[in-house]
Amino acid sequence: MEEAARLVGIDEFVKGLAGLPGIAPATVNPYLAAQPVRPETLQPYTFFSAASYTRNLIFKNDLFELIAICWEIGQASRIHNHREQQCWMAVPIGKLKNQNYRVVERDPAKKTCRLTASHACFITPTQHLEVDQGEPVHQVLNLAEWKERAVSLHLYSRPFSTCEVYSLEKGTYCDVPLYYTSEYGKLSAGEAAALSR
Ligand code: CSS
Ligand code: FE2
Repeated sequence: MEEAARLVGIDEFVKGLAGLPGIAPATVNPYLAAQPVRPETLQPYTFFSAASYTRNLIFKNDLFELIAICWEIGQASRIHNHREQQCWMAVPIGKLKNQNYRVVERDPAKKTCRLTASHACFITPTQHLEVDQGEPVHQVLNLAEWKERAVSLHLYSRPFSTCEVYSLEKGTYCDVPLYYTSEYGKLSAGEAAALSR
């Protein structure tokens, strides 16, 4: 019989993750399914910005990082990769659409590429997602038609601080740095105060 899911606070969730015997599909997928995070415990990591989704560091060690991403209504990521790192997403608040892309052509000399949309799915409070390592280029969207904010948890192993961003329109790709809006509940240096809870 499957174990019933039990809502846990974010601190207990992090402790449990850090105690897993490795960060791998066999350990992380059952853990995420069995322990959804209690939404209100994410409050210290919740900052919304009208300019873009925000990235809020909850925990980081050599093996993995856990961040909360806050999505205003209608916000979306660019199409990007994860530097060949493992990535899981859970969505304790709201829901998100995940759209995968297949990189059909890539020319590293010219930095050009051609992408086609492939599998899409939804991530909800009861359905987490392991990013497909075989097709790791994706876009994440909080669709405007849902009319609600979303807060997602992203587990990356190992941590990475840049990614590749792909433009469908231009047929090009480039490296972009990734920043934290807040770290351990405190706004990062240089973050404008134009953020809301
Ligand atoms: N990978 C993106 C979020 S969408 S999965 C990021 O870390 O900013
Ligand atoms: Fe991503």
